[in-house]
Amino acid sequence: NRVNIPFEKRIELSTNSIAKQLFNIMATKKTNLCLSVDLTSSTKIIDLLEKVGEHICLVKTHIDIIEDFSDNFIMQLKQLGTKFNFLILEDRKFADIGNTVSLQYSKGIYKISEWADCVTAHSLSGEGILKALNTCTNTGSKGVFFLAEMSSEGNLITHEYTEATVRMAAKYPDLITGFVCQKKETFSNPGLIQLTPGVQLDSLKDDFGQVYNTPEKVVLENGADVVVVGRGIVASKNPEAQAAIYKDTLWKCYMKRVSG
Ligand code: 5FU
Repeated sequence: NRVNIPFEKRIELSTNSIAKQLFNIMATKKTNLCLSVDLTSSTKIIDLLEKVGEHICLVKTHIDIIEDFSDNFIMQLKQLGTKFNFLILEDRKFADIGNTVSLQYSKGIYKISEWADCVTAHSLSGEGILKALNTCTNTGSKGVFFLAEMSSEGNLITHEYTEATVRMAAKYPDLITGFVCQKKETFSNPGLIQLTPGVQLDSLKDDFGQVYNTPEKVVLENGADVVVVGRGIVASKNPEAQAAIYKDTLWKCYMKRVSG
């Protein structure tokens, strides 16, 4: 069962270079925490990452919410990634036809393909989306977290949709880093990474349908490898202390999972 195999053993089972890097970072830094930096100021993001960079394996951005975006911000972000050894996931949730996605991925103001180690994409529009992301050339190593399930209540993803998404991903072993999903049964390939959002220690939900689970539930019961925490850290009074708490709690759960 993939959830009982330690990250360092899963490195060699991966066929995507970003998945290999991420497993490696998690094993060396002993953290499976992904911070979702959902802030609209680039200086606030950089300040926050200076404080919490040591605790995270991955930073997840929504680049289109930043009000003072600049190429300099990307440079600083990449520098912090190198300094603290974390990767960057742009949570763009591409969902259009392949041709449009390839433009959204590589062009415009953000030129996501030039700096994001990996991106998220929906399977809704069909395989062309993966073909397009795979073909795009102005990038080094890259990866895709494919959306197989969502955390929000009332989302329209069915069991059949999830299964078809996993089957679609299997055709692109070089490209797929893993799945954004909620359950361990969703996929079995130990070379792929389960990225699970919807975790907070002090809250059960927000006002717009987000549903939160505990670290124990998502890691031990539901099979999360990398856990996304946003407001639980970002909106707290002391993000640095909170990041350390989430990191320790999540890592303990992971250790318990692979040892038991
Ligand atoms: F695919 C998904 C999903 O199913 N649920 C999510 O919450 C993505 N997310 C993202 O994770 C969402 O866009 C936020 O950026 C983040 C969760 O933030 P929170 O503050 O921890 O709720």
